[in-house]
Amino acid sequence: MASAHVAWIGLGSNLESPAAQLASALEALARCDAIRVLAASSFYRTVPVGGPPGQPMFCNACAAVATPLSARALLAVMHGIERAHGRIRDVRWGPRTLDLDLLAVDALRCDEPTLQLPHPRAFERAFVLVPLAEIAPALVLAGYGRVADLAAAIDRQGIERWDGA
Ligand code: PH2
Ligand code: MG
Ligand code: MG
Repeated sequence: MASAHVAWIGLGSNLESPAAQLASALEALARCDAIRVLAASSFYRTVPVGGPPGQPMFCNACAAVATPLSARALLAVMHGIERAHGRIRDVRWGPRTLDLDLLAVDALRCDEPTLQLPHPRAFERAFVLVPLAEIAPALVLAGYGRVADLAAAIDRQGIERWDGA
């Protein structure tokens, strides 16, 4: 497979065995002919940011993939995997079985309604930066800075290693 691009993906779940959802999503990505999973971070238990009060804790992780797909084509594959994991889009930032967010693709910058790169909230989210710093400390989120620096400056309260439950 010719791998023209490297993309970084944020994974999140807070319904129906969140860690199993993330593990299954990583397997689904790896099964795609056009995607090679280069790295995956540890899993983290994270306090929900935003959304309805009282929703369950999240499991979050990040992955790096190599792919010849365009950002839009990769996003379409990711949405298909979300749907296959029972994702229902209703409440914004509400509970979900699986959320796959495209965080960055190469050093691409894009600001369109259906595709924003780097992800416009990645730089301020500990549940993204902490796992991302594990696998891509030197990555520069174009316009925001180096992941290791952003992660070092962020408040880590509400983030801990997933303990296997
Ligand atoms: N995703 C959101 C909103 N809030 N909070 C945590 N802890 N983890 C997430 O993945 C998350 C969130 C929107 O996608
Ligand atoms: Mg998200
Ligand atoms: Mg999403």
